[in-house]
Amino acid sequence: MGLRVENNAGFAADAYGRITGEAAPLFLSTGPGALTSLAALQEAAASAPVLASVRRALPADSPSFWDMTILAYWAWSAFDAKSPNTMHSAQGAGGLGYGFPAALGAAVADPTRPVLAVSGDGGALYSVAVLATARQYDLNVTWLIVDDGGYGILREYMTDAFGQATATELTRPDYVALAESFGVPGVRTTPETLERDLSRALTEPGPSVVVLPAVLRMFAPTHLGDA
Ligand SMILES: Cc1ncc(C[n+]2csc(CCOP(=O)(O)OP(=O)(O)O)c2C)c(N)n1
Ligand SMILES: [Mg+2]
Repeated sequence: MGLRVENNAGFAADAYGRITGEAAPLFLSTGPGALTSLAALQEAAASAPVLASVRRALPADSPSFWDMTILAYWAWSAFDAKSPNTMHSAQGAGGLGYGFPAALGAAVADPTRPVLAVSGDGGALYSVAVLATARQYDLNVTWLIVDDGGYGILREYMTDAFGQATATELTRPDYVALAESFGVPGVRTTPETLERDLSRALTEPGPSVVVLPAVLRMFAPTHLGDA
């Protein structure tokens, strides 16, 4: 297959468009270091429908806060923010645990719109205590946790580079049960039911947690230069 996709953000945007049939805000560009396998494209692109479900579930004027997790890396390249100043992430400093507390701040600042935070299972452990704050002040914030069993991005990069990963698998709580222990409703979802469950959680007033057990894949890195 003579497909040629550059190893950069255009790849994510193109994959998103191919899988979802919806235009992503970035478009395919050609260049060196291209990914030439359609199979590789399709495998990585399995993350695109998940991102599309999040977009459809989130009202266009609602703020979203993205922690350091694979779905967020897709979002950086392919999420249509729709309204100015609604998409926030830890890109740059890259501190794990930023997403959920930051979303609480937005929910305090403007209680009229539901707020979304997106974390991985690893990053979620950095800010679980804030569930108490969300409950205590009845904040209108929904926390989507993508649970892939550990530090997924590190697992993927190590496996790609060395053929195996080390210290990436995590002992972690049942995040639905954890949320409920704080009095925050929690639901376990699937890629197929994500849009419905997330939409419901965002519509219900007060805090909620949606847990998506899924192993998402990263698209190729952008910063390594030509091979
Ligand atoms: C405070 C802090 N500690 C460590 C890191 C390094 N780090 C970046 S991403 C990552 C893995 C995060 O795992 P998870 O939240 O489960 O997301 P996933 O990669 O599995 O999607 C780690 C440990 C960091 N960015 N910030
Ligand atoms: Mg993870």
